[in-house]
Amino acid sequence: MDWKNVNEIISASERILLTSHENPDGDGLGSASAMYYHLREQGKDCKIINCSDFPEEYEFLNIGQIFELYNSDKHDEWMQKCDLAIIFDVGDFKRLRKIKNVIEKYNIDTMNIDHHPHPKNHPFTYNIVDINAAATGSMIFEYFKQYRSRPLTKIICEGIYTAVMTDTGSFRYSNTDETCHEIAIVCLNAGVDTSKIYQNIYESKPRSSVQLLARIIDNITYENGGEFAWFSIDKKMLDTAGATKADVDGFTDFVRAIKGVEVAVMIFENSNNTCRINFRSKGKYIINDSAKDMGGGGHKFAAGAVVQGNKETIIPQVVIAVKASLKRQSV
Ligand SMILES: [Mn+2]
Repeated sequence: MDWKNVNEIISASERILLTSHENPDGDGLGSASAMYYHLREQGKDCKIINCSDFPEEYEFLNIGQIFELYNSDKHDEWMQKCDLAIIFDVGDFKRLRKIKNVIEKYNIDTMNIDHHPHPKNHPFTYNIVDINAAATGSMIFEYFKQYRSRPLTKIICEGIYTAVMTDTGSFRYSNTDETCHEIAIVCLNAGVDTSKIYQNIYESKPRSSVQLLARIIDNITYENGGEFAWFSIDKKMLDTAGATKADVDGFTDFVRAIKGVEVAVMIFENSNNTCRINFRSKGKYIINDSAKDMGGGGHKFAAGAVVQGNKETIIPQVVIAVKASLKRQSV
């Protein structure tokens, strides 16, 4: 990774926007938070502005309300004079939604720091991608290791730890590498309360989420002798459980954890005649090719797509695509 070049670009910028994808996750939020505190120390004028609401379970990262929800009246004037937009964890520029439009309107240079696979002709000014990194947060750590003169502060470490913990399934998934554990050691030494972070994110599930999960468990379909399991969720199921979109986080991982299941897929019907599809694999099969078939993308073992259509039309397409892919890979 050319962190020297990254450092020169960041050093030459005065006003810097930090942002991540819609429905941001721990990796995007944690990376942005770590970079925010680092840049503020350097005296940079920076803000974190996202296109989606801030998820409640990450509130511990939002002390002092450093995360702002994009609002044109409030932010356009500030954004107009930005020298650089650093974008975290974004495989597809479109996933910045309204913020993408503002960046383009004011012609702001973009630096994407990410670990998703990217097509050759990407739209970013600088595309800093390491598909071998377990998390974008691991990349930020690497950058700090090389170009930050002072030790990492506790508050910077809280962001990095959150990023790495959430993208590795709490240091359990196959992407967990030495760097992840090195990061954990540095964070513990900096005084990060790691179990508190875990509790905030994973042990504060609303009852509505569990209600919804109960309905899903009863409706998992197993294919391919049990190696492929899928389930779907629609508005009616959400309403019956009193649940919201955010409550489905982690469901696909839950289904993947079933014995014999290698690939788990969720088809979530949005209200605007689109479906969000989540693909998860234990590691025997690559599933981002299926996600690509459906117009999405992602990592080898964790990917997603958003497609036009209701679940009745989308489910058969997804099932066919996944079964075909598993068959190709079984040869
Ligand atoms: Mn990530």
